[in-house]
Amino acid sequence: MPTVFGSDLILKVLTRLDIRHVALNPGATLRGIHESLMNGDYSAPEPISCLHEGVAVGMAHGYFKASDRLMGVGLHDTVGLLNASMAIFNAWVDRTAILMLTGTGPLDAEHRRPWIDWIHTVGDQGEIVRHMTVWNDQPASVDALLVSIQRAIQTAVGPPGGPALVSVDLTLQETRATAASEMLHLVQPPMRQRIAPDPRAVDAVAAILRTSHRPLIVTDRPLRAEGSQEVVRLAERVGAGLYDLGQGGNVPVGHPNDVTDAVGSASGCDLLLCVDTRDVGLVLQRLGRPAAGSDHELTIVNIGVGELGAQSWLVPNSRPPKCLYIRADPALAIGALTDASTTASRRTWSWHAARQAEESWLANVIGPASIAHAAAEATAGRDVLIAHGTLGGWVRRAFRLQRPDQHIGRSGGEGLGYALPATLGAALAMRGSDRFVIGFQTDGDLLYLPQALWTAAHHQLPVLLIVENNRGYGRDAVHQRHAAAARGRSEATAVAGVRIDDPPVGIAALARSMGVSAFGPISSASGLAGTFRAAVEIIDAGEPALVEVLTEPV
Ligand SMILES: Cc1ncc(C[n+]2csc(CCOP(=O)(O)OP(=O)(O)O)c2C)c(N)n1
Repeated sequence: MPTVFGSDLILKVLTRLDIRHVALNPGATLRGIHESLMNGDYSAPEPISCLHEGVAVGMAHGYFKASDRLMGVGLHDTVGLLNASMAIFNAWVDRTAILMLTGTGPLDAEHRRPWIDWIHTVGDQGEIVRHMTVWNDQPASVDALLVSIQRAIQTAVGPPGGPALVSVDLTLQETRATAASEMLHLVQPPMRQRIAPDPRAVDAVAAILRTSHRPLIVTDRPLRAEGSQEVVRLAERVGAGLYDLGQGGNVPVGHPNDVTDAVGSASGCDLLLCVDTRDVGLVLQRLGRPAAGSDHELTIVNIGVGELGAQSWLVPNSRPPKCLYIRADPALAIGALTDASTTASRRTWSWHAARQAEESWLANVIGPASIAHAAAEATAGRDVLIAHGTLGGWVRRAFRLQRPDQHIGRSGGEGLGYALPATLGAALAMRGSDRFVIGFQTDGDLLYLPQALWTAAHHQLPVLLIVENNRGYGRDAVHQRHAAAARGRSEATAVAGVRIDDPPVGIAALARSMGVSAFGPISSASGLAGTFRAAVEIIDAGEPALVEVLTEPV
């Protein structure tokens, strides 16, 4: 019988839990797990090499949202975990399940190397990210470790769900562990459970719905297929409008009740059903309704489990307006509301009539509209998965998104450095399937963790990366202009501080240097579709490809 070590058992547990990939950046405190990954048996998860811990966590973030499957992440202690912390924050706000194993120790001081093991051995490793993890444990034996991993995964999938961390003492990784194998039989994949709505809350909202003259259903974060179908069923039954704040695939583009692109879609609306929206205040702001509390004509219902995540040091929503809550799984809640509602005979008002002309995009101007349409044209007939980017709504319209699994949404925590790793995570999850993964990137965001491109090339991730390079931090240019104008000072000088143009960064050249086939920079709209088609050929051969597009400079 070959000798089994603690880290071998960890990987056996991961295999039983159907974890197929572990992304990691190496370190001494992770060496046992890393060695097991490299020398383990064929069924062990595939190691994914990352050049920064933020890439590893960001990939796991996109991977879960694309596939509903958990990915493992290995992190070196203290410094590795600190590097990963912003990506963990993003996943936590986004309620995304990730299993993170961070090395620590040796906790027994007798086994520590001088200095380096002392500065990196934190008594309570998980403290660094405790407020942004849903499970946080540092077990003291191999048996306890295996059980902790099982519990971590069960908690990670929620509800509400989020990243889970288990600190693994280096000594436990390297200990001979035959006796502990009995624990393996206890391990089983987690059962995803959902919270059903309280029938009284459903009845109360159904009663309001019956008297509403113009209800509007607002979606935002990507729903699962059932949630999207239930939302559409309710809209059809009661004659409600559908508005997708997240500009993803929650609401089928072209559905008669879809008012996402309508002018003044919220005008006259007397009931707002917010379905798993980030923040009701944000919904009101986008719809141009009066600030919270001052709109007496409007009843707001907040549906979802997002509120459950508020038990931390961060309050994710702005001050709530007067709101009714249904704290439940969106699909179950909306399904129950539909069942409690009768067909609306009074609401003959056509939502469709107000729709904006879709042909208003400017095909010849390089920018969001032409990029989105050229990308849609070059990938026509494929089952696309947009891993990042909305291009101000043009992606949704150009690709005519129909299902929520066609767009996996935003970063959650709005920490930059998410888009590229998350897109690669989605590509990894979809590798070998018939899904075609596209990530729309911006230069500023990409330059936080550009080394993720090496992982794309090294692991041959088939993905189309389209980079809008405006040579700067566009959103901050707005802030800088605002700040300077408010103080009566030079806007031009202020904006210079958020430009990335002296010297300019060649993103395509950067990608090539890391082994990714890259096109561009492209500066004319007419060249876009042909270039995207050439990139698609590379992706069809199983490789990543990047197209750099120069847009209006900030
Ligand atoms: C880690 C991190 N640092 C800083 C910010 C602040 N921030 C928000 S948007 C933005 C600019 C983004 O620029 P880019 O990705 O190029 O997109 P653009 O606005 O130009 O379209 C910055 C710096 C942030 N959100 N996250």
